Amino acid sequence: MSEGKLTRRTLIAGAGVTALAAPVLAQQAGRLIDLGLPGGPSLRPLEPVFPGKGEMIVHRVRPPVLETPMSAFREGVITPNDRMFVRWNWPFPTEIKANEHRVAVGGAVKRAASLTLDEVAAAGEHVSVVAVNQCAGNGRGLSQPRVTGGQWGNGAMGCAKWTGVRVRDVLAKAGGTAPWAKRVRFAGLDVPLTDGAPQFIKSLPMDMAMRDDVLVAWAMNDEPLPILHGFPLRIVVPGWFSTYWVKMLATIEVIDDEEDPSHYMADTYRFPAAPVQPGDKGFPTVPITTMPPRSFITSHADGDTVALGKPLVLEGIAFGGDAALDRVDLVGMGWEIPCTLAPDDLGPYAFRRWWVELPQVAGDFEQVGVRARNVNGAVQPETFVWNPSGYARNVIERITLRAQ
Ligand SMILES: Nc1nc2c(c(=O)[nH]1)N[C@H]1C(S)=C(S)[C@@H](COP(=O)(O)O)O[C@H]1N2
Ligand SMILES: [Mo]
Repeated sequence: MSEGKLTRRTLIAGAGVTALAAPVLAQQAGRLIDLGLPGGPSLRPLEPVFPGKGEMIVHRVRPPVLETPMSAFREGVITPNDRMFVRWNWPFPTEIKANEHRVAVGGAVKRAASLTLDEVAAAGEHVSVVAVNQCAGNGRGLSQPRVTGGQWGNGAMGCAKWTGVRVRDVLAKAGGTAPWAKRVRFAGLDVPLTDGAPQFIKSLPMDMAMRDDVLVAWAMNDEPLPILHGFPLRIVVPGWFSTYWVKMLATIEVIDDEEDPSHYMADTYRFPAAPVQPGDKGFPTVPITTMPPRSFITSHADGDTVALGKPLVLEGIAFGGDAALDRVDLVGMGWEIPCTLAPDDLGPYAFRRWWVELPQVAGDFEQVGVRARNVNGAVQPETFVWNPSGYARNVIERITLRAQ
C-alpha cells in the first residue's frame, strides 16, 4: 500500500458528466474464440464491442458481461482498464453527473450524512492497493457436471491498482458507527430490470469494513474509474471475491444484523459449508468471501506445439488469494518442479509472474499445470471441488503440449 498519487482535483477534473458511449451493436465481422467449455456451446465473439474496451469475450451486452481473453495476461501483471473483465447484475446509468453524485451514509451511525465526491475524497488519507479483481464464478463454465450461471472461462479476473480512501474514514464522516453495529452494506446506482426484483446489495462484517486496505476507490490504474467499472466510486476488498466490490457506490448502510437477510447475501453467492455431490439439496451454505490461490500458464495454450529436443520456457501468472503467494510448482507427468517467482513488488494481493526453464523437450507434455500455494498454506487442489454454482474454482488448470 502507498499514498495515492491522485489528488482530489483529478477525481473531479474532466468528470462533469461521464457517459458510456453505446455498445457497437453493428457486429464487426465477428472473430470467435473457443473457451473450451466442456458442457455447452463454447464459442463466443471476441470483439471491441464497447468504446473504451479492447477485444473482449462477449457473453452478454445488456447488462454487460465481458471476459478477458487469457492472451491479455501475457502482457503484464497489471490488467489495463480497457481489458479488465466486466460484470453487472442489473442495468446501470450510462451517464453520471459527478458534481451531483452523493453517497448516503446511514443506518447505525451517529449522524446520517450525504457526501459529495469532494467530501469522500477529503475523508482521509489517499491509499493505493494493487489487487486482483476476480468474480466468484470465474471458470464456472469449466465445471463438470455443468452448473447454471454465466458460463465464464478463466478470464473473469484482472489485477489493477486501486486508489481511494478507507471505508473506515468515510464512516467517520457520519460520526462513526454504533456499538451494536455488525455489518456495513453497500449499494450502487444500478436497478433491477424487473419489478420487485432485489437490488444488488452486499455487506461486509464490521472487522472487514474497518480494515486498513478496504477502500472507497475512485481510480483504477491512475485513471478515474471507467463507467463500466463503477464510476465514480467503488468498494475494493483486497483478497475477497469482487462480488463485494460494489460499483457506482451510492449508499452505505450500517446494520445490526449478524447475518444480512438481503438476497445477494442470504440466497446467492454462497458455497456449501462441506463438500456436496451433484443433486444434493438442503445442505448448509456459507457466503463466498476470501479467494484461494490460483495460477495459470500464459506462455502456451492447450494443444500448442513445442520444439522437440530444444529448451523451453514456460511462463505465467499466479496470485495467493487472501494471502501472499508462497510458491508455484510445475506439476504433471510425475514432476514437481519449483518455478521462479518475479519480485513481490506489487504487494500480497497482486498477480505475480512465474517462469520455469526446462533444459530440453523430450516429448509431449501431457496434462501439465502449475500449482500455487500461499503463505497460509492454502494450495490449489489436484481435483475439482464441484459445487452447484461453480464458485471459487481453483483446481490446477492443465494443458497438453505436442512436441515436434
Ligand atoms: N453496483 C454493482 N456492483 C457490482 C456488481 C453489480 O452487479 N452491481 N457486480 C459485482 C460482481 S458479481 C463482480 S464480479 C464485479 C465485477 O467488477 P468489474 O466489472 O469492475 O470487473 O463487480 C461487482 N460489483
Ligand atoms: Mo461476480
